[in-house]
Amino acid sequence: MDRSKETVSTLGRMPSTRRHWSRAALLTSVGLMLAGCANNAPQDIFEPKGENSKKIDTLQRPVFYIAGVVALIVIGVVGYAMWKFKDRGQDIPEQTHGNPKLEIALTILPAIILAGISVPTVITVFQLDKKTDAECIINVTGQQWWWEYDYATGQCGDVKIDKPIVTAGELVIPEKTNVLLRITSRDVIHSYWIPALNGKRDAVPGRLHTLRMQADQPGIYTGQCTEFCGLSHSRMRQAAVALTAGDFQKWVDNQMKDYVAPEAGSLAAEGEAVFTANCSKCHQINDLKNADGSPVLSEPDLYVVPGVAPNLSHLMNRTAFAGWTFDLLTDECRVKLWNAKPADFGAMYLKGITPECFEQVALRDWLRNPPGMKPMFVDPNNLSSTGGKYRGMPNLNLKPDQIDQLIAYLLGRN
Ligand code: HEC
Ligand SMILES: [Cu+2]
Repeated sequence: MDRSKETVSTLGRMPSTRRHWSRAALLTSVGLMLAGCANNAPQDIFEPKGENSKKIDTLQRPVFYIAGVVALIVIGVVGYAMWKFKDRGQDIPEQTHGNPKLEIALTILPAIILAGISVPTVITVFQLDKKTDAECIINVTGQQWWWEYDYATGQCGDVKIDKPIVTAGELVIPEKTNVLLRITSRDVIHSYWIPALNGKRDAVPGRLHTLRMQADQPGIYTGQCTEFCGLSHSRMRQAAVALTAGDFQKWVDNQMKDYVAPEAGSLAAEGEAVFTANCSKCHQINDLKNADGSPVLSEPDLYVVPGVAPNLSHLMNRTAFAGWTFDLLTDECRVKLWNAKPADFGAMYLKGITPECFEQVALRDWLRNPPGMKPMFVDPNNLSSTGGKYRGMPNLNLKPDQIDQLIAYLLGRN
C-alpha cells in the first residue's frame, strides 16, 4: 500500500467535521470583532470625547488606514503567490539570489512611511505631555484595588476649593477645563485609563506621572485599570464625570458641607454607632464625632497594606463602589443617567443616590462579606506576610440588624 499518498491526501483536506468547526470559529470571531465596533461601547477608543483623546485619534486613524492598506497589499501578494505557484508537479523554477533594486526599493519605501508617521507622532507626544496650561490639579493614587482622588485646595477651573476633597473611584471634573492628574501608587503598579478622554498612564509607587484630562461636555466616561495588579485587577474600574462650571461648583460645595448627623433615635443613628465601632478605624467620615465630642479619626495605616481605605463622607454621591465595580444606582436609574443629554446630565448626577434609585443588594452583600464579592486576600487567616495588615476589606461578621443600621446611616452620606 502506498502510504505516502495517503498522508498527502489527509494533510490536504481536513475531515469535514473539523472544517465545519473551523468555519464556525471563523464566523464567531468575525461576529465578535464586528460586535466590538457596535455603537454605544463606552470604552471605544475610536470615540474621543475630549481634546487630548481627539489628538490621539487624529494621529492613530491615518496610521491605522496606512497599516490597513499595507496589510491588504501583503496579504494579496502572498495569496496570489500561493495560488499561482502551488505545487502542481511542475519543475522547480529557476533559482535566483536577491534582487538589489527591489530590495533597496522595499527598504526605502517603509523608511519613508515610518519617517512620515514619526513626525506627527512626536509632535502629539509633546502636546500630550504639556503641563504648563493646567487649570486644575488632582492627585490620583492607585491601590489594590481602587483609585483615590485628592483635590488640593486652590483653583479648579473657575471654582475655588477651600478644603481638601478626598474621594474614590469616580473623578469629578469641570468640562472644557485642562485638568492635570498627578498619578502615583501606594502598593503595586497600576495604570489609569479613561479611553474617551486620553491614553493610559502607569501609576508607579514612588513616582509621579502626569496625565491631561479634558472633556468637551458633561457626561460619564468610564475606564479600568490596565496594568495587572493582583487578585482583583479585573474589579478595579474608574470613571470620570464632567460637569458644567456651575454644576461643578455645586458638587464642590456639597463635598465641603458640614457633617449631617442622623436624627437621634433613628435607625441611621444606630448605624452611626456601628460605624464608629467597626468601620472608622479604616474609613474616614469627615467631622464624625465620638459621644464626648472628640473627632473620630481613622487609622487605616495600622490595618490595611496601602495605608488607606476609601473616604465614605459622600459615598452616596458616587454611582458605584469598591473599585467602581458594583452599582449604587438601580439599573433603571443608571441607564437614565448614562443616556442623559449633556444639558440634563449635571442636575441628574448631583441628586446623588436617592432612596428610589438606591440599589441596596450589592452594598448589603458587600457589608455581609466583602471578599466574597471581590477577592482581596489570598489567605486572610495568615496576615504574617503583610505585618498583620489586611489587603482590601475583611469580612467583619456583621449581624443582619447591624447591616440594616449601616445601610440607613450610609444612605444619608450624600
Ligand atoms: C480593615 C480595614 C477596613 C474596615 C475595618 C472596613 N473597611 Fe470598608 N473598605 C476597606 C478597603 C481597603 C476598601 C477598598 C476595597 C476595594 O475597593 O478594593 C473598603 C471599601 C469599602 C466600601 C466601598 C467604598 C467605595 O467608594 O468604593 C464601603 C462602602 C465600605 N468599605 C464600607 C465599610 C463599612 C460600613 C465598614 C464597617 C462595617 C467597613 N467598610 C470596614 C477597608 C476596611
Ligand atoms: Cu490596578
